[in-house]
Amino acid sequence: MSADLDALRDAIEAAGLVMRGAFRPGEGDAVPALPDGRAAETLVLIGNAGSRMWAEFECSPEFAAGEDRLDRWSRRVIGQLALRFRAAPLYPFGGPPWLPFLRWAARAESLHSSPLGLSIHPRYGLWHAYRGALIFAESLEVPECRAETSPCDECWDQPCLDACPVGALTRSGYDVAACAAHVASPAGCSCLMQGCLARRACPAGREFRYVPAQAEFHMRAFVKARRCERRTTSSEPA
Ligand code: B12
Repeated sequence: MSADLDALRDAIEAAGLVMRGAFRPGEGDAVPALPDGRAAETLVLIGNAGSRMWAEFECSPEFAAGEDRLDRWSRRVIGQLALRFRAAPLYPFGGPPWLPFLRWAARAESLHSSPLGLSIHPRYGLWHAYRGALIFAESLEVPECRAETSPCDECWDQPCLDACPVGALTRSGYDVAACAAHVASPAGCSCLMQGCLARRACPAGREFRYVPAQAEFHMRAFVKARRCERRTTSSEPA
């Protein structure tokens, strides 16, 4: 099938994912070439927002067993979309080095950096992540990326900045070791079972907050990645 962005959007949604914008890569975007050596003319980002993806993933064969289950699910689902729409898939995991997904995300959608460092979306708040991208040799008609203000601009209290019990997430940066040690300790039970307290304190996009099973899955993947000290090749923490 040749690429038609509306048909692609529908197919992405049928898989439980969301089309997270598209753009025409330029020289500074560090988008790799297609497997046949041609330059990518269009990049479409694919991610999750809220827990729609979780419902699909929980019913999948990958969910049942093995390592890096969500990454394997993403490879299968996005790989099938790539075949169907004659594109090449790219993934945020499998590094280092990692492909600059956050830079691409800021090109494709109106995203802003939150005081926590995570990217915030006007609608989904902090409850979103990326599972892959498709690159095309064709120059597709990409939707215009409309600039929207950051939800943080009108958030006077900024409760996210006071919510981490060990002060791991502040304006001055992210103390990954302190965060991981807390989440792995008995005192970190709430973060482990329901998701990061700082992320949960954010009033934006509350209706997209991850269901507890999904939050626990990501937090356990995060703790495991830190314990293995492999600065994870997987993107399951997200
Ligand atoms: C490695 C990595 C991590 C590592 C290392 C971070 C570090 N500072 O050392 C660890 C495992 C700690 C991590 C954790 C999380 N991560 Co992370 N991470 C990545 C990954 C795979 C690569 C980033 C990288 O090194 N890029 C290359 C360098 C050169 O670019 P950079 O812009 O300087 O990268 C820095 C930031 O990305 C930052 N970073 C990465 N994750 C996080 C999370 C937080 C809270 C902050 C403040 C910074 C941060 O660390 C990088 C190195 O300094 C990206 C995916 C990608 N391909 O970009 C996801 C990614 C950035 N992470 C993401 C997320 C959501 C998380 C978590 C919040 C997930 C969770 N459990 O809920 C957790 C944080 C734990 C918590 N308190 O909730 C999302 C961000 C989406 C968004 N809304 O902005 C991404 C894009 C993955 C995805 N699939 O969407 N992550």
